Amino acid sequence: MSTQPFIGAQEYFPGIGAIPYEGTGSDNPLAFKVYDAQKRVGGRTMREHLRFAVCYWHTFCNAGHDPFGPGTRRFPWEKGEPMATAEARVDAAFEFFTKLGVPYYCFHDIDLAPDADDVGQYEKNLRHMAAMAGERQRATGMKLLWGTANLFSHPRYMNGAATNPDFAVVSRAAVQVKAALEATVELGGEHYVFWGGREGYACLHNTDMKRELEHFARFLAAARDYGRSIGFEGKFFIEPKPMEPMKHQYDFDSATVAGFLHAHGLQDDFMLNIEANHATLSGHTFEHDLQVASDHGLLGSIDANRGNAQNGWDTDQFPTELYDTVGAMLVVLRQGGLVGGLNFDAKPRRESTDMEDLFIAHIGGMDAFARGLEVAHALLTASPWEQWRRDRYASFDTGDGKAFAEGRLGLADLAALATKNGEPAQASGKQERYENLLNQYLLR
Ligand code: XLS
Ligand code: CA
Ligand code: CA
Repeated sequence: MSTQPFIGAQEYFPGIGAIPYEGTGSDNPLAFKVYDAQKRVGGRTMREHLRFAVCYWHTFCNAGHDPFGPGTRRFPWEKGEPMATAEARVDAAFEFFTKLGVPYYCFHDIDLAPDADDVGQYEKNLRHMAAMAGERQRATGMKLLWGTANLFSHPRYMNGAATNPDFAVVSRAAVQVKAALEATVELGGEHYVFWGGREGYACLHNTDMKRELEHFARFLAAARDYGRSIGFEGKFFIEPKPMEPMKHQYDFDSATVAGFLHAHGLQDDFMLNIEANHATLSGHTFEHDLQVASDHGLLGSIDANRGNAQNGWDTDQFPTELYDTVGAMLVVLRQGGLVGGLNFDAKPRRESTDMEDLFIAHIGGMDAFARGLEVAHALLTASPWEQWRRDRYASFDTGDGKAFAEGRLGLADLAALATKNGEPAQASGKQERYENLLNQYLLR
């Protein structure tokens, strides 16, 4: 691995070196307070548990535009011409990854390379930029967590991509998925994501939902088959989101996607990538959607961000809420880790315009998850938390309760037992006891 502080001809983040771990006593905004890559928690290092990834789209392409105004951040890699910008951006990105000290990154086809309506030009652009990214991966040791195709920005996808009512658009979407899969394989990408941004509807009057969902499953199966044929061995992840940009999106939440995957026989190749802010948009907590995915054996990866408690939209803020990160890591640790990782699908606020804010935002997210990891690990291994949960269900461990759980008692048997046993004794749920225990460990 190179020791040079930057990759190309220019340093894009001058004055910022490798981000050190300095501990909670440090006031240095450009240092980790909790995330200490080599620190062991249980049997693994923090780096191995958390498998952090930086996303290409928000961090290097999103200058902070919103529906009311353009971007505010002046990226020094903007060269005024799309390919020159893409080439400068890849150097800036790898400089950023290296200085931050994350193992992974993620991209969409058209954040890495300029888009083009002409299929040949689009493919040429992506191949060129994937080759550049590959060189920089080899120079730095960085790895690709997942690749994906943007099937939602171009106007041709206004009525959906794989679920578009027009077959011409469905087949055009295949151009991008095929090329993005090829780029992912070329770059050794561990997984591949489908976020169905416009796979849904704006109006049910004009929509044959059943037909669209059948097409969606056909398209995903075709992508899987193509991926396997070119040597892709990772998981395909579906990323649920209930709405925005569409009124209704088919990958609504974990439960919906789990049902869809099973209904179409896709559950062996596909898992879920759960984004915190998407879970909250669907009316759940982040932890809820993680737990549902995990209970189905489908929790593969996480898009680490947070929403805003007062706003009902997808604000994609950096994760700093410790209750959220503890809750997430409880689910992750209980299932033995992630085949994917924690990708920061998050953007600094529009008002955060200094280049160092990109680092500060990621440092905060990494520290919040590192603390979540430590607290969740302690709760699971050194506190009575798991025993309390087990004790709550102890009546199913022996005797008649066990016979019921194993399917050996019918409804009449159950009713006869209740008649014999009389009114059940009251059993407190003890919610506050768990909440207090969590706080006690957070404060340690
Ligand atoms: C948008 C999604 C998107 C996916 C990848 O809301 O989060 O960024 O993660 O297409
Ligand atoms: Ca996401
Ligand atoms: Ca989001």
